[in-house]
Amino acid sequence: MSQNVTQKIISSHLVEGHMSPGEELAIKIDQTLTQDATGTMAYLEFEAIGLPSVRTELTVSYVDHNTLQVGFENADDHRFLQSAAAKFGVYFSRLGNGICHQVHLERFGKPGKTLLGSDSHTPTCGGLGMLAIGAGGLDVATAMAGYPFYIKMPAVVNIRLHGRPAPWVAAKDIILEVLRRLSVKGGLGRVMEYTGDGINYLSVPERATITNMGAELGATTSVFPSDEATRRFLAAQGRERDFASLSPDPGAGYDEVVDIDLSSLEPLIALPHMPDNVVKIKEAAGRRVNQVFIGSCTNSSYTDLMKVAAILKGKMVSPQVSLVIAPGSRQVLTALALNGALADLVSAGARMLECTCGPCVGVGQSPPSGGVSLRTSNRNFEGRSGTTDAEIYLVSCETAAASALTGAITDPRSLGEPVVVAMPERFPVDDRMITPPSEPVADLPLTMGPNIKPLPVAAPLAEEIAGEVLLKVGDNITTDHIMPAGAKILALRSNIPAISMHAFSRVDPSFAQRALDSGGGIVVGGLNYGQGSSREHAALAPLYLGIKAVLAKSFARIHMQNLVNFGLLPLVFADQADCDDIRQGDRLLIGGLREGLAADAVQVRNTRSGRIYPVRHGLSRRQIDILLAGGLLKYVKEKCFNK
Ligand code: MIC
Ligand code: SF4
Repeated sequence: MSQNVTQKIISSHLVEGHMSPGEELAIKIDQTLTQDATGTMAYLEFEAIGLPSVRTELTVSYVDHNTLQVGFENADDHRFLQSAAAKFGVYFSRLGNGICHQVHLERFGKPGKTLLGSDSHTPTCGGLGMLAIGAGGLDVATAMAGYPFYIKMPAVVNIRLHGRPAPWVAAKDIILEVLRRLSVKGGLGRVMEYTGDGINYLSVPERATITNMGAELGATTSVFPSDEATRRFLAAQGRERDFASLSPDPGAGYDEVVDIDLSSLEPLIALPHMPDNVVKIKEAAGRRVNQVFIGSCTNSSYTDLMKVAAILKGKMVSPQVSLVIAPGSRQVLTALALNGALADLVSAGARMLECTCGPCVGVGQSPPSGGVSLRTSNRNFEGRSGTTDAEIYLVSCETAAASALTGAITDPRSLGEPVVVAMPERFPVDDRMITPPSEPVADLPLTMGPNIKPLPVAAPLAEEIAGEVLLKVGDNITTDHIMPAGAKILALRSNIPAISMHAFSRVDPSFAQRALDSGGGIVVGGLNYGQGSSREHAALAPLYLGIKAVLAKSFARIHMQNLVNFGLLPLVFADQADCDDIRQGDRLLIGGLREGLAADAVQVRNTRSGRIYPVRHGLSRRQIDILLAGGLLKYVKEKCFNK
């Protein structure tokens, strides 16, 4: 039977289940990646599983998020990660080597393989034909242990790109157009598979910009075929041997089709505060800008920054603008240094940052009060930059560079002839900042600083849950709302008791204390609850604070699985109108859980109004068993390793 690329990779990795949309199946995971902000938990979890070393083809531990070292915490975490890599047989990409997704694309990604990463932008490697999926740290830890990854068979959406992109239209504009059409919920339960003659005009890093930001659609992942462009990219990385051709069979079917004519696209911009709030650049042009940030795992490749350098060469950034640039990897920075483009950036007034996530997640460079920041990153959620009332706009590198020069949002087409940058025949490859695994040494100690606290453990699911609605929130609540990031809070990622005190702090600063005082309770949310980051801290902190269940109109995939992994019950209103009946402060009773969960017919009683709300969960039998066992860690240990 004809298969599309997604079906090909899934079927060649299938270990359990059938490929019918919506049905749970399990796939073998070839590679995993972790980053430092989620990695400390993932390696503590792996240690708790009790295996001497990882059982994947390749596992890489990156240090790229928590790079400000204003106290001992982050440096201690980095040292812990290095010791865990040595102990468990893991590649270790040192601080300074680059952002996990950019480095993985350059040095490790392989067409046709599966990759699971404890970061929601892991789908970046879909740009070279991998099935690359983001997940919580515990899912990644169990994959490191050789346990397969379970997922509902996604619907496959064929995004057909037609024609040559119009002048000054960048890969970023293509994914912004997809977001404009489909919204931040449009990818839920779906894989976005790109085809069409338009893909011939896109290099692997450009394709990776598109698959990267598929995360903002809520998609399971996004994938391109592996073709001559993929071969060229891998050859330029000195990795042609890793190439494998992969394309949809003639006549392969898709569940949905979206057609985009690249020749009629225009440069686009996402307005505050959602990545799908997209309009044509000319509708926003002229607004004053205080800051421009060029970088992040979306737009920090060699070709991206070469275009910026070409636009800025011989010019000066507007006196009103602070331009900050963070190259995606040490390889990118080295290439810019070797060919002189770095001097063009610096002479134009750019503030060069190290090769890390930085401003993207509020680690430094927060804009001024009420400031406007134009960014090439992927998320413009309110407050994520570290300045609550700042306005973040998302654009391509070309638009960002043009606007840095004028001090106002500027249509790059006003610059005249588009800049063209060729991909080099050979990138300056140097892997000395990646420590390869040696033979794992079982009795090697894990180096833990005082900020690294033990993992909280969930209790097996009770037969009845009763509790107060401690918080009621609206639609599209992100994990940045649930467990904010930013330099100060990120430093507490290994210390659940401390970080938990910041849960929902931007929504309701009294939440954490109220939860502790009332011995826990229930959270009620709207549509797409928990979208965004993969951080399992958005489940771990509520667990620590005693939250037992979350009721919502719908959930984002990764967060829902994170709740299950840590024994918190996610329930979905059968009738969305029931959600509107609930007020913060109501007491809810959820009884008969064992039977109700088995039949997917749970009832919630509101003791104030006396009303009964039927709720569903849509969980598989395996997920129910995980809840009953008290979380994934206990479940996997009992089931697979008889511990
Ligand atoms: C993000 O972009 O929000 C992060 C920080 O990379 C997260 C991971 C984390 O919270 O550590 C993600 O996207 O998963
Ligand atoms: Fe880092 Fe930002 Fe990418 Fe997250 S989205 S991995 S914080 S660069």
